[in-house]
Amino acid sequence: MTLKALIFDVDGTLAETERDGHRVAFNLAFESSGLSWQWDVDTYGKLLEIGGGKERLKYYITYYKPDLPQKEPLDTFIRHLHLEKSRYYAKLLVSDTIPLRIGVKRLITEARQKGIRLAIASTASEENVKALLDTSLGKEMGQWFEVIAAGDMVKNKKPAPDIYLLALEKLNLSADECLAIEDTNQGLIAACEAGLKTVITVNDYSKNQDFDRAILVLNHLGEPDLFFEVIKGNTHNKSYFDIELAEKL
Ligand code: XBP
Repeated sequence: MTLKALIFDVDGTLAETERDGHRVAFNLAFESSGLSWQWDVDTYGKLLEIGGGKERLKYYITYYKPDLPQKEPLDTFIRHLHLEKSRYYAKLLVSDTIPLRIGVKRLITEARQKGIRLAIASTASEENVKALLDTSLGKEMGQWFEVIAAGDMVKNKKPAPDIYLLALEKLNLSADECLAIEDTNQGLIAACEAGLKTVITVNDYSKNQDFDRAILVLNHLGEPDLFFEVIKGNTHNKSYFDIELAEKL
């Protein structure tokens, strides 16, 4: 089957947004809300097992702060706190743009030139995904992603396949016409369960996870002058990830 679309995860795959973006924004929101909570890099790594900012907050309060005084229903409190966090995240992206990971811009540009369609499948909220696309890629390139499947558009977040199934539905393509690009085991499970072949580019948070089901595992997508390291899979004599390699997978 011919490759027709690439479906990208966002956080950790397009850019290293988790440690330096979302985590920092959560901490700023805690501070401005009068909460003395601080998510350090290691704690945040553990909390990343819970996908979705609102879900992560709920898990943290339930298991780490069960005695938090409740002035309003927990879900309302979380919604407000998450809104505050999203405001900080958007501000942070503008003031201190988080760069795209190695090879991302090149691959997106090549896909666009060759008529390979582009889509997003992310657990993060739609507004936070768009904020990153606008600031890291710019408004024009951000529009190249014709499908954005994100956040609360589905009931069950990754590792459930729902967000990938939604992206496929919006693209009107079958799984064997697309390739997913992810950075975590949860994302890999979600994509595989939706029937997609998946390439992983690991990062510091995910590098020790189980990527058995991935077709290819790399340290990053690479560039013509900065080759990737292969952790698992057949790169067909390529030293950076391009559309030719994507088509061979
Ligand atoms: C992303 C997430 C999100 C972000 C926070 O996962 O888990 O929760 O950390 O974003 P993935 P929001 O990259 O696997 O899709 O606060 O917008 O939810």
